[in-house]
Amino acid sequence: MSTTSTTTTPVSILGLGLMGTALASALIKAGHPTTVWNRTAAKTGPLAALGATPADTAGGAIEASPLVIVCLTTNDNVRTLLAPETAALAGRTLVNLTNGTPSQARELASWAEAHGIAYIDGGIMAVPQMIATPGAYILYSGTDENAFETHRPTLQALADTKWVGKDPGAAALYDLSLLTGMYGMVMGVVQAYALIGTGGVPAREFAPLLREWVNAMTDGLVPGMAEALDSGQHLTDVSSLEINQAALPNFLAAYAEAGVSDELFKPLQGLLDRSITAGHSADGLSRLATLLKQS
Ligand code: FVH
Repeated sequence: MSTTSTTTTPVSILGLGLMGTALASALIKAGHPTTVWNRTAAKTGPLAALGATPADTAGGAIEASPLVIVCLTTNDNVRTLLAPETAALAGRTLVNLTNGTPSQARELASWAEAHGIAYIDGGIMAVPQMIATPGAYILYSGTDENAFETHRPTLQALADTKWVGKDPGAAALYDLSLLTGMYGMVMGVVQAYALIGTGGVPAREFAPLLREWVNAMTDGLVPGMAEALDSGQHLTDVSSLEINQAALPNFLAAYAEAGVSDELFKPLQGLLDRSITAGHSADGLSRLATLLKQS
């Protein structure tokens, strides 16, 4: 199938949840002939009003465009949906923006290759409201870099594009690692609001302090920890594991006194204890990343 790199490449979107709808809207606004399909057909209505062409079947949507984007809840859903559509997909480029693991992405890539489908896996670093706005980006990887380059101008309409390599699992690995950082931070913020709330402090009043503190900490910590990990120099003059191990019981005791669950933070105790037992008391928190690796 011939493809074009003009800015009006036809695109089909399978899956019109919150994210799929945002992706389709961005493509329509960028002038791409956009075909849409969703299991629950009613979700095509608002996009049809914007100019999209609804398809009755997933196969019909696939046949409408050289570039097919799928964004469903899980990769199990993707496999089930696309297994009967290999003939329609052959010769086209399939971009899978469904959240999943590196091994799921590699497995889908092998399946696609066996059927003559150019497969690109992607990880969306944005919420739906951020699509097609500055700051949003999507990670991509796959064995067929040419297919990605062919469609890069079109994909750029969704968000900035970041190619992370020919291993189909790379985009998922970057995606899950970045989301891990986010969830860790979010859980810290959740615990902080739960604790301060027990003192009758309104969350709105506390928010500016928390924001400033978290920003200041991550600004220095993220590059500083990278330096320590890549150099193997974990000794610190910032905050030792010994002092963190000594302080953690105060946090856990304060949660108990305030009637706040310690389920998010309790697991830190075991990890800090292990770091001291292993002789790393003078090291910084970067050492913990090495202790988390199990192979
Ligand atoms: N929303 C977000 O902030 C995040 C941002 C980062 C990327 N994620 C991932 O994007 C995938 C889709 O997420 P979503 O927010 O669009 O999710 P929903 O609004 O719940 O829509 C789910 C769509 O999947 C369709 N679907 C589910 N199961 C099946 C199936 N067995 N066969 C066909 N389609 C299926 C569902 O269809 P329907 O329920 O409307 O009929 C929706 O179109 C996801 O991987 C996030 O992790 C979003």
